Amino acid sequence: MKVVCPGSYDPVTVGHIDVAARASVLFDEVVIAVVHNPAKSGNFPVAQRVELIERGLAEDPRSANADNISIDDVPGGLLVDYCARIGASAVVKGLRSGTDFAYELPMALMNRHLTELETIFIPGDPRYEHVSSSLIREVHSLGGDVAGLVPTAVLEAMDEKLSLRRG
Ligand code: COD
Repeated sequence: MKVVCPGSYDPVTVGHIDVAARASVLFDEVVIAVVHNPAKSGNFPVAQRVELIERGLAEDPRSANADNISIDDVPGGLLVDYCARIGASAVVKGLRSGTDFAYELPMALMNRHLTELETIFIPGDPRYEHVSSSLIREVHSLGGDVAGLVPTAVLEAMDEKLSLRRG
């Protein structure tokens, strides 16, 4: 069975990598889909987000040794249409908390309403329950230490971005 792990991945965190690595044990093919709006630039450009995911997967022995994980860039449109196009049977999402569930459930029901696409939830690792891309960006930009919560490749990219901004 082919599944899609969709997200913004701006940037990828160890929470995202954990969900993809665990999904790769359960399913035949896992596609990490970097969904983005071509009209908005986001924090990291999409090509860099894809590269950081690649490097992040290589840093975790579980995903580094999995040959069934791929990454794709999805410029807009409905997720259900993308899944139909690539022949994916379900979406896999990580759930950190009840708040995530409240946000994700309507999307899961809408996707099922649209094309009967199912969503499978994987409980997030409690060690990364507080980890989100937006919080990582905020804490890092204010000088906080986020080592261990993102792949080292992401930490390096964020450090570089910050030093360029500071001049
Ligand atoms: N532990 C476990 N899971 C985590 C963690 C963590 N620490 N951090 C994030 N996750 C999970 C999130 O719960 C989410 O499921 C996934 O990882 C991706 O997270 P983000 O933050 O990178 O991505 P989002 O939430 O911004 O992505 C939203 C989508 C792009 C998936 C969504 O907007 C979408 O499907 N858009 C396509 C357009 C569409 O079809 N819209 C209609 C939807 S019904």
